[in-house]
Amino acid sequence: MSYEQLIVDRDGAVATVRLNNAARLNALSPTMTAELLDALTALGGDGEIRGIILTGEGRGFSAGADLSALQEPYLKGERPRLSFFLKDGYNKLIPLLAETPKPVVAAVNGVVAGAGNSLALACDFRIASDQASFTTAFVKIGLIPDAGSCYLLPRTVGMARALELALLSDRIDAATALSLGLVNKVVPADDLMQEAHALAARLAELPTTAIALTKRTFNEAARLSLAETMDREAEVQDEAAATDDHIEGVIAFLEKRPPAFTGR
Ligand code: T3D
Repeated sequence: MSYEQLIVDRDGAVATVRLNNAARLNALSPTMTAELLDALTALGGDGEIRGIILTGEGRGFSAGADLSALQEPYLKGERPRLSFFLKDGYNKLIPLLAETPKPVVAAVNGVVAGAGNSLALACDFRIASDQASFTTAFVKIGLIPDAGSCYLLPRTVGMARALELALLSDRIDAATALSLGLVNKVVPADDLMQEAHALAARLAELPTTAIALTKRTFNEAARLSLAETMDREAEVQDEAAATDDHIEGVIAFLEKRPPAFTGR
């Protein structure tokens, strides 16, 4: 996989996707968004890959939408229809990331702003460098949170904190993000990629289909009642029980040995 604004590396069952426009703190250009769509679609369907890391080059994770292309039209007095851009870009990317059938670890290496938060929040785990910082940023340019932030942020930190982060847009450090539940863990910057890789490798050794089905059912449950969710659990459990990994897990337990899951 060769891209202009992404670097994709593979190490065994773990793929690392790096946003690669460090000079702009990995702001999300249309090119980067399209390349992420392509890479995540390919990795999601790649039977060899069982864990994904998303991170950024340089001192930024992602500064959100790349605003640089807006200067010229805005100075000319043009008024944009951002919905076209959103529907064609983030509205495809963020659900794809959140629903990808592989576990995804965000290794938050630095600055996060705007839609960069949505990218991190759509991942299954967030490990932050102690150098990371977070700002919602949208209100500072007169916009509402988009790229799924209106959905993901309140679900992650609760409504009161989400409103505080969205409306005041203070820049918070990694320790504060941890205390709010915005990230799972904070580690020294030098240890970030090692920690993220260890977690992704651990996830890659687990039953991949059960992980995919768990993610899918959690997402579905957000729209269902308790009784409906339990019906879905029963149906989806048939899919999980049909995997080799289910049989291996039960037999390994009964034989008192560690399981050897294959992802099938
Ligand atoms: O508008 C639409 O297209 C709709 C979609 C909206 C979704 C969104 O994400 S809206 C929010 C967009 N993001 C922002 O508003 C954040 C803008 N950036 C910042 O506020 C600050 O850069 C940060 C707080 C993120 C980091 O500050 P700092 O002091 O650490 O770095 P810096 O010096 O401001 O930035 C470094 C460089 O990155 C700088 O370029 P330069 O001067 O060295 O040539 C800066 O212009 C560039 N940069 C940072 N963010 C963006 C960016 N370039 C383009 N787009 C950016 N979002």
